[in-house]
Amino acid sequence: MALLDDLQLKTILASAQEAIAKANSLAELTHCRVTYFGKKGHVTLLLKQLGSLSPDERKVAGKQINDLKQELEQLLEDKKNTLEISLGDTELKKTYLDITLPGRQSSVGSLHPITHTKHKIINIFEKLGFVISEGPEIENEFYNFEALNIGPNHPARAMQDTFYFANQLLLRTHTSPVQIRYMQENPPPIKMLAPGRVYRCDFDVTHTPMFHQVEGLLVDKNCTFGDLKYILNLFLSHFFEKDIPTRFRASYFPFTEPSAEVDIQCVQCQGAGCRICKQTGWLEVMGCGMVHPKVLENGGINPEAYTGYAFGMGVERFAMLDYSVDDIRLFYENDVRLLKQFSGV
Ligand code: 2NM
Repeated sequence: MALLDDLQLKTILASAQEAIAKANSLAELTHCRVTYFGKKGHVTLLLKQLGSLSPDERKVAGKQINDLKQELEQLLEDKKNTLEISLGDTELKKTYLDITLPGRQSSVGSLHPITHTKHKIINIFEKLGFVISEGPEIENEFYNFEALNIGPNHPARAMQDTFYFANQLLLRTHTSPVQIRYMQENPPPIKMLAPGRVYRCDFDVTHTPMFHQVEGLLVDKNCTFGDLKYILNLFLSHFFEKDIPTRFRASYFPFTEPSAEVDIQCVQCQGAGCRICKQTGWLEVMGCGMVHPKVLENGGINPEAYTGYAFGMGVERFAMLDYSVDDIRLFYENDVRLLKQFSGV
């Protein structure tokens, strides 16, 4: 075999440079290495041919092949380093965590203003020793009307007020049925509170078909209207967080005798007269009275031995006054802006 010609070496070098430059992964680079240094690689084959040369020729050709070999090794090594660095970069980018980024804001829920107001009312009466009792929202005519001395022809029974089901059942129009059930199950003395949802067919600025009531009942020996006035004055001054003037106006309820409606001095104008109190200086906030003897009897209590007082209030009314909201429907639109506005209270 003749001496290696320059052209052959240059061709191998050029094609190797191109292939190594093009290699885009470590696998492709390994493929290049095999092409030149593998068993049948171009450089390997050249080395094999050395044996057939004369000692002088071998000396020259050997140096040329060795130079080529070193140059290719260097190219492969450099490319390997470049590929490894960029691979490391992509791996790093995948798992990189920027601990200086601000955390994701998580929003926390809050109590609905009506729930909050209901809790505020309940808390005051619980401190005064009243026990909470709840009952069904679907009632029958006996518990919702008859037991409460509301006769068959009483206007409160009219279809436009009460939601009736087909089978003598109805949605309770007040929480008083809970008091009847409680009297039937618990002997006096009784000191209880019935909070809950009630339903009436009514819908405008101050009425929603579902609203919340809190009613109280106390039954004991020698219980008087004076005791009733005392406890309600105490409650109202605690709820509005000041000594609030009140007045008890004679009224009528079928289930109490005597009956009264309770007014507080207007919380908006302190009695001067404004839009909220319709220039009267007073706001009606509750109803109350001495439990009618027939109602005690229906609860299984002897009216000769015991007397009782009862009272009732609408939670929405108290919430409207407490938060200065003038349209009850705002509480039931589920507008997050309103809920957020009262989330801190
Ligand atoms: C009111 C006003 C007056 C009341 C009466 C009773 C019961 F069942 F014990 F007789 N519960 N609630 C009552 C009395 C409710 O709400 C305006």
